[in-house]
Amino acid sequence: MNRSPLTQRPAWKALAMHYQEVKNLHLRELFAQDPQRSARLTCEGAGLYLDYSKNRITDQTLHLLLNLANEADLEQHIRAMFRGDKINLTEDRAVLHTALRAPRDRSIEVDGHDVVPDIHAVLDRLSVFSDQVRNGAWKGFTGKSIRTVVNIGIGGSDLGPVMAYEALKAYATRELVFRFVSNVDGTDFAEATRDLNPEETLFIVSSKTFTTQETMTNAGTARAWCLEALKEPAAIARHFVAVSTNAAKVAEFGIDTDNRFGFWDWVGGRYSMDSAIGLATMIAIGPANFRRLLAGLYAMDEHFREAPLNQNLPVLMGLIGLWYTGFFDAQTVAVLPYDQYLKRFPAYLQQLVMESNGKSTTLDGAQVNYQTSAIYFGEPGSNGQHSFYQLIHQGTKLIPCDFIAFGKSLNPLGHHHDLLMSNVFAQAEALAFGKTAAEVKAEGIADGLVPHRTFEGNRPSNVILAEQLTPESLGSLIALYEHLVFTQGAIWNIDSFDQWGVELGKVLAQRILPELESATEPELKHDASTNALIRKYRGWRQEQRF
Ligand code: G6Q
Repeated sequence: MNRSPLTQRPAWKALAMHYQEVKNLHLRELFAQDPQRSARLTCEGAGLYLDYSKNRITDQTLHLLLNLANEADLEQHIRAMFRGDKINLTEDRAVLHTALRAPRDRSIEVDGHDVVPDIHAVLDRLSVFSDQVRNGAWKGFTGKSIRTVVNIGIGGSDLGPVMAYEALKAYATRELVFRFVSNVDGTDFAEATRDLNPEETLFIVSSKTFTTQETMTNAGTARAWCLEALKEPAAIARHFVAVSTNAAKVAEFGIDTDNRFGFWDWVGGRYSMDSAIGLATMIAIGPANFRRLLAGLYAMDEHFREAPLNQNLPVLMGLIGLWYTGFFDAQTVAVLPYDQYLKRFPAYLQQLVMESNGKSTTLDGAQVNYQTSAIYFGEPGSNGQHSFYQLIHQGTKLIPCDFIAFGKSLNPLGHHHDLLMSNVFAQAEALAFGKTAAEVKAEGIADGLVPHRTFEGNRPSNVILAEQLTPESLGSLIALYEHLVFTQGAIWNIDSFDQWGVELGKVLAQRILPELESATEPELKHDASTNALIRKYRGWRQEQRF
């Protein structure tokens, strides 16, 4: 694989020169000069339609970006991931979330072992269990059926399940209530359970490692909450199941190992929503719909693997994103789903993208001398329009946007959907083409207000459309971003699959906890600020009397 430093490669240097030539080109000119632009700069795959014509790119930009991908041996990287090579170098692991959605007749080997039958065996067990909970056959300790499912997990063991549950609510049973507890703040557990009946509640403890502080604390609190009502330790087996790779820790916690659903170390937390970590999703939408979700993910996997790079959605979006980060110094990307069901999608992407590519060390251990991951943020449209869009339209920063919308509403009410879609198209149009001072003046606006009412435009966006929000289209959308992240990580030459940056804070918290809780005044050896904060808290803690 190409290991010469990224910024010294011919395509990077050519892009740097090209940037100087095109940086002032306006989308107004690009569209005016080329009537075919919109038809040419669109792409379809796995049920998604991408219009990327409103980006600050020319055919030459695309050509050079594709050269950059080739110089980084992107196709070879893609093959290595799908093959199960240990591409997560710092953890010496394969990266095989794509195997989770491979059909039964596929064969994918990790260390000489075909993992596809294992994956389908777990899926089959999950399906049986989900059906039992859904149809009331799974009884709580006192013989009542389950009415509420509470997923306890954090990070990758929470954000995926909660996003998918919200996204696919239209497909979910309304007979069951779903709650998600993640934060170690006791408020999260207290509020999620305050109106629940322990006899009718099922906890899913979702933790790959089964050692995560927040999850184990919440799981312990849940066990105590359950036992306080049901008294008998035997009740735990009817009210707790675990999703984990760590069978020993699950048994130690007291969960019947028959009620453990496993997965594998080659599934990263933030890539695990379609593994057993998706149990809450499967109970909500049912096994058949869960398989439709897997089919959507698989369709995008196949597209990513097979489509030529210049017609490959994740590759195109990844390269265009890299163009803004690397050359326009854009710091962020706004993800703007025009669908209320996708309200947690930006939060999900925040982890997927930033935990994966928020790195500054290359795979060779060198410091990067270029920007890596953009900051992802967003809110569903049209809400965001009444909040932060002002800055995107008229602020001093360049914020590339991803608009996501669906042709057919799941809740067709009057002309709501036409209104929604008119807004998404209008926003992308306004950002790209703006409104000149001359246009503002022509409307008779007072001279003093003209600068305030002018829109510079030239603000780039992608528009991603699908016919309807379905399990399949959600799956395609998720895999689109997974592979966009992969594309960028491969070119930036970083490990997109580790997350060492979360470790230091965890270790320091472990040191601080006994200092907060000690009965005698501890000898504090932190910096002066941390020492003072600890003393301040200890003062309040003594007053509160636990
Ligand atoms: C994701 C991260 C992280 C992880 C959580 C929960 O890629 O690894 O967000 O998912 O820390 O970990 P457990 O599932 O082990 O509790």
